[in-house]
Amino acid sequence: MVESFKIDSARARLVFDSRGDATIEVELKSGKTTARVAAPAGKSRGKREVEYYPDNNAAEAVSVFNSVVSKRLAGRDPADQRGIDELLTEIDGTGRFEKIGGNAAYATSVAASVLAARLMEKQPYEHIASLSGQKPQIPMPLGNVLGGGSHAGEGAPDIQEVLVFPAAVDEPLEAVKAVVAVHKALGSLLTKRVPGFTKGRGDEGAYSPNMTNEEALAAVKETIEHVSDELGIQLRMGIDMAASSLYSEADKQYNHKRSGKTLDRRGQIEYVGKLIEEYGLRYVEDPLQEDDMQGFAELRKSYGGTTLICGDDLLVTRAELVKEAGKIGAVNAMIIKPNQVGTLTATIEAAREATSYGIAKIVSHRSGETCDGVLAHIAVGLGANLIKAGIMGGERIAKANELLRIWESSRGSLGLSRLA
Ligand code: 2PG
Ligand code: MG
Repeated sequence: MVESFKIDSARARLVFDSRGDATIEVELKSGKTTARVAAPAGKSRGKREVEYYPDNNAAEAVSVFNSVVSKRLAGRDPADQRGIDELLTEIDGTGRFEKIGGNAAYATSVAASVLAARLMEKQPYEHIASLSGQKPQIPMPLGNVLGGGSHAGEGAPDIQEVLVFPAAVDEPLEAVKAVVAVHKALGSLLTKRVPGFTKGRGDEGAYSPNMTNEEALAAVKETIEHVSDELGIQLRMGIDMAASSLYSEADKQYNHKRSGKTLDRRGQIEYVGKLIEEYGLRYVEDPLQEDDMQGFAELRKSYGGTTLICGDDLLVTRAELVKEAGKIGAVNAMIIKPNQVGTLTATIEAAREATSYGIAKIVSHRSGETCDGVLAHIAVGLGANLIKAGIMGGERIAKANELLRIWESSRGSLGLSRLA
């Protein structure tokens, strides 16, 4: 007989994220076992994401949770993930978590999976893998080393993130060492190259120098060539253009503020295509604004090749959008951010859809993060190819460190993702 468990108590509290913004933390208890998860927050959000908080107010979500949601969770089985997530959706009743808050749903949903895992004496990733039906594996870290856009101040590049990842390694430790080495080496290079550089970093711990897109890409390219030679590991480079943040719906143009360029749709496709070719980009996230799925398909057809063309704001972790994109071949990679959609069940559905279309899965942090390492378990449990969790800063390295712990506990039984 399958043992059943029960949530004895549930409470929420207000805590703060890495940007100093208030966020919700949910704590579930069963007997002496506790699971606690705090929600992250994005700044470059997709418009189809769920609402984070009722009236944009984290404190209000905490109060709704403690007065309404908490008693409905008491007595429920945390291992019944679908049941918990349906209950959250039903209590909310808006379809977008406007009443209880998507971040409250996220924290509760993920905390339930962690509690269930602990009660079953499993690692969270093992439980998530059994829920998802995906083959668990260790993803390669995809780390942000230089950035601009809405994550940094005036003068930084228009590209939100310049990212690096190792193609293949024998052990996760080598992968983490490699991306950390790139971040450090880039700091030294920028210090020499950029007058007045103070080693300033943006929201995700990536350097935010006064540079154009092209100067930034050249600096990262030079750095990874040097580190690749030194460590004997193939490193790849990519970007998150976060193009919705550059786009103006009113005049249908992409405004690259730093470079003073204004591009129409075709111009943006050609510009990104040129960057792919000139800098050998192997990863391009959100090259176009979130309503232009067709544009993603056009870019992929003309310039895709071996490059991962990835949808973040475009897909917002929604299975139906992944399906739509899969059908027209708009992307060959997707960002998975559980708090874009609110529940682990919906996240799993999106991941499964991606797998069925051969779309690479990239589990991602948000620019406002907490020191929770649970994202690493979600990534391994969904069989992600990459984990995009930043590199430097306690809240970023927490995910890499958890990945190393997972690897150790699996005693080498987990496979490692390999990318071309
Ligand atoms: C992104 C993310 C994370 P935000 O655009 O991919 O890097 O940013 O959390 O601000 O949406
Ligand atoms: Mg993005």
